[in-house]
Amino acid sequence: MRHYTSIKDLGDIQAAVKEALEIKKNRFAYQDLGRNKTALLIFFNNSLRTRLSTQKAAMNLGMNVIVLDVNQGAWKLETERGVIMDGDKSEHLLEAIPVMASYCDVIGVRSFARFENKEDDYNEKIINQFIQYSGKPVFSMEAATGHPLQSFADLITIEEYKKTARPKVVLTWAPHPKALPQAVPNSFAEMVNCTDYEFVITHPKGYELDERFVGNARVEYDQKKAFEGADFIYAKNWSAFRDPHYGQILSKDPSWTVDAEHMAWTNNAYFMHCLPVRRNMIVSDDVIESPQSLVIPEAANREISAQCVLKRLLESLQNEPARTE
Ligand code: AN0
Ligand code: CP
Repeated sequence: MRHYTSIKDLGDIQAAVKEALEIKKNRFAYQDLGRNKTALLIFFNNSLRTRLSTQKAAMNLGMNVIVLDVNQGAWKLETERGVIMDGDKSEHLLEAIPVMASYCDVIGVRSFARFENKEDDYNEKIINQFIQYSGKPVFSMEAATGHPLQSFADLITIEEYKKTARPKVVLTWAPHPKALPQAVPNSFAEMVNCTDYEFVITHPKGYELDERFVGNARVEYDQKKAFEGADFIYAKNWSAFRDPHYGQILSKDPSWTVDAEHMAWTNNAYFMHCLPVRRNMIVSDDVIESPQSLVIPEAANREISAQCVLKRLLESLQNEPARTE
């Protein structure tokens, strides 16, 4: 695997889950694989879990890690070509990428949707420039349209907790005060579409996701109907995808907040969320604190998904001719 920008890059996902669960049993088994290799983690946006779990995963593999918060201490980066750079941006991404790449062996990038131009976001303009100009394996730590390290961790978690071979999994929209990207629900849907789980997506009208990610899911606008018989509830807010409302908030309807009454509609479902979560907007205190809440083991599995991805990227480097310089 040369790059990781979608769960599909893993190929056979059941094999990937098996590999991840082996790693979880003995996370220090591949310490030699990363020796004298450096991971550079570049953040254009905030992070708690991705930052820590990916560093830990790299360290488990014996790697060195450099973390750069672009907006704290680095030069402000221009990302558009052809711009006369007479504003507040001191450096262009087209120089910064090869420079950063010269100090490392693999590159992780977090760069959220900017909501300035839907085409740029959905063409993954930023992370694709890293792929094009770095010459190094690149992995997404949440890009504009996807968060595949999260969805891989979500898959591992569902596989660990499911009680039936084909659980009913429900992705539900929930209210939030700020406009958030569609990356997490897109990747979650893409992942579930690679399984044979029963899959329902529920949201208010106007919040339809890109059909390429919705795939074979059943879209149900009645949240109660969607929740009936569910084994897993995956809550997330996202902003509108469809034109002319791309990136906008269309509803803050509190009746969509997942509380105990909502969970009572389900088959004693587990509750999942990628975190960070706003309590009593997305989910009530009692639901997130209940024994059915998987948010902490789900976050812990981010170390495992990141380690499995880094392991595969390092293995792809081993197959390359040795560098002589
Ligand atoms: C981000 C999002 O919704 O994409 C990151 C989630 C992992 N969340 C926020 O910005 C609150
Ligand atoms: N779930 C997740 O990616 O969290 P962070 O934004 O804290 O990294």
